Amino acid sequence: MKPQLLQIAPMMTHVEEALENAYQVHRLWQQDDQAAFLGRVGADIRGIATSGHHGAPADLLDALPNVEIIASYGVGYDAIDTADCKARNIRVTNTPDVLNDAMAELTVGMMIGLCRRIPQADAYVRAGRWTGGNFPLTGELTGAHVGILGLGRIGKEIALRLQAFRMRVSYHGRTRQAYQPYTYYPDLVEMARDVDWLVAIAPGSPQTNGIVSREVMQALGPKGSLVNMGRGSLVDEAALIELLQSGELGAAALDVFEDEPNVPEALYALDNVVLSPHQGSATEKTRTGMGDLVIRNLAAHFAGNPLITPVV
Ligand code: A2R
Repeated sequence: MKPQLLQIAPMMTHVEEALENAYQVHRLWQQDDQAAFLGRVGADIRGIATSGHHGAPADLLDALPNVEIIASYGVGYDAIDTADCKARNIRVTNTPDVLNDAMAELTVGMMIGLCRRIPQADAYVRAGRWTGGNFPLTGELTGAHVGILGLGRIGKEIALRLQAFRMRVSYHGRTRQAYQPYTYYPDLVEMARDVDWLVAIAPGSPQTNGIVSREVMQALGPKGSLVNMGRGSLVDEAALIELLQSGELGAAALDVFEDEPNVPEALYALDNVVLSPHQGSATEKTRTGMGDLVIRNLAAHFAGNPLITPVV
């Protein structure tokens, strides 16, 4: 008999097909009465396939007493209480590394888009305004100083690409990393004061909640730009909007938000922001690689083999 698997939200077709082949799949989002459904099949479920966004809330796990593994599609697992999973003897996997290139690529794209004003320039041409005069001059990345909050797997790929733009790279994290050619700042406010760009690519966690505080953004200042590619929870969003409106913070490029997919409308009105709907890893190639990792982690678990990318 195939193990029974609970799928929390839709996934790419190739992932759903592979899951269908290997498991008896129950699709939670398709159930009209989820509580009644979980009451019926909850005790039979041995695995969960979820996303970094949906996670696996404690009340769901309460209804699945025999679940053994949660395979999450995404590198960030802040929507899963890993300590609770450990206590319940549930393994957790994520999809690291396969998305580093796509994440770094969009980060650089957002930075260029923001400082060269690509969205505004595009709108300028489409509106037929070029014949009336040239588009205003813009800023430039080359030679500027960037501070990376979270020099991890993705942060290092971002740093490499920004070096190709001859940018000076610094970083902040809890610890100085040996053998990195970048300047380490133990204090985030100090780094924000010194840099032109602050790129946030740390995980969401109770410790990083609001780490890009009003004070950090004020230190970044009227000429500084914030780029958030990690999690909306990293940034004090209300303060961000106020500071962008008042000009105390220069500009922002945002791929992630506090309450996705709801974006504060105040941001729509601002000319000094570039917005993206959480697209960091959203390429065919990368999402395929992430889906493969979900499939392979589940397969390894049910075959009794070591997990490919375990979190706990
Ligand atoms: O603090 P360190 O030295 O362990 O550096 C990690 C940093 N980090 C933090 N920095 C400051 N304060 C904290 N409380 C804190 N916690 C973690 O974030 C490390 O350099 C970086 C995370 O790197 P990785 O674990 O390799 O994650 P990866 O694959 O780069 O992804 C980062 C995040 C995901 O969690 C998603 O939220 C997003 O990017 O897609």
